[in-house]
Amino acid sequence: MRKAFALPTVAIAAAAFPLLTMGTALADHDGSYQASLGALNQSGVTGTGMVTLKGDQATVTVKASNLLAGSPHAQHFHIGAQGVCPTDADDKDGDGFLSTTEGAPAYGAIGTSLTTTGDTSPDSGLAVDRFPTAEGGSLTYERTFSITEDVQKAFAAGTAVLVVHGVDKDGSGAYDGDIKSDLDPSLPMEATAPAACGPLKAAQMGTTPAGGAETGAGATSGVENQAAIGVGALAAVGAAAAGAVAYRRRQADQA
Ligand SMILES: [Cu+2]
Repeated sequence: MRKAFALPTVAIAAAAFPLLTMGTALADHDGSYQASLGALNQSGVTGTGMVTLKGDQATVTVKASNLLAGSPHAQHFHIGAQGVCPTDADDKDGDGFLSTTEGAPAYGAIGTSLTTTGDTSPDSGLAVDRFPTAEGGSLTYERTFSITEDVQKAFAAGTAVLVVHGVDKDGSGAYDGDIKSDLDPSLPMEATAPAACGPLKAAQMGTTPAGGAETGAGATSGVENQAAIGVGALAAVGAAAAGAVAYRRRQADQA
C-alpha cells in the first residue's frame, strides 16, 4: 500500500520540477554590482555606480560630481580587458591626456553606452545628445534596459568597468583645445577623454529573500522595456546622427 502511493508521488514531483526550476532559475550574473568612481586626467570627479542585473535586464544608477558643468558626459560599461582602471602613467604618447584608447588595455572596449534614451549599443558610444548633461557639475542617471550577453558575461567575470568621459582639463569652461579626440578627430580630446573610472564589483549577495526571484512581475516589465527600447532605437538612429552634427557645430562655434 505504502509503496503504491510512493511511486505516483515521485512521478508528480518529477513532472512539476522542470517548471519550478524554469521559474526560479537565476542567471549566474544576477545580483548587484557597485563601482566607486575615481578621477582620471586630474578631473577631480568622484561618484558611484550601481547596477542590478536580473537576466538581461540591467537597472543602472550613476552619480557623479565635479564634472564640467552644463556639458554632456559620455558614459559606458567597458568590457573585455583586465577589469581595472588605467592611470595617468598610461599616457603613452605623452600628450598630457590619458585618452580613451590609452585606457583600453586596462578597461577594454565599450560594451554598453549608458544613454538616456534609445540605443545602448557601442554604436551610441559618442551619441553626446543622448548622454546626461552635468547641470551644476553633477549628474544623476538611472535607467533600466537589456544588456547583451557579452556584457552579462563581463559582469560575471568581474571585468566590467564604469567609465565617465569628458574633462575640462585646461579649465576653460568648455570642451576645447588643440588636441583632437582619438575617437573622433572632429571633437576635442577633452570631450572624450575619460574623467572617471570604477570597476564594477559584485555587491553582497543574499539580500534578496530566497524565492523572491520567481515572481512574474519582473519578467513582464522586462518584456515591455525591450519592446520600448526596440522602437526607441529605430528613432534614435536618425536623432543621434542629427545630434552629433549639431554638437560638432556647437563645438566649432566655441572654438
Ligand atoms: Cu567609455
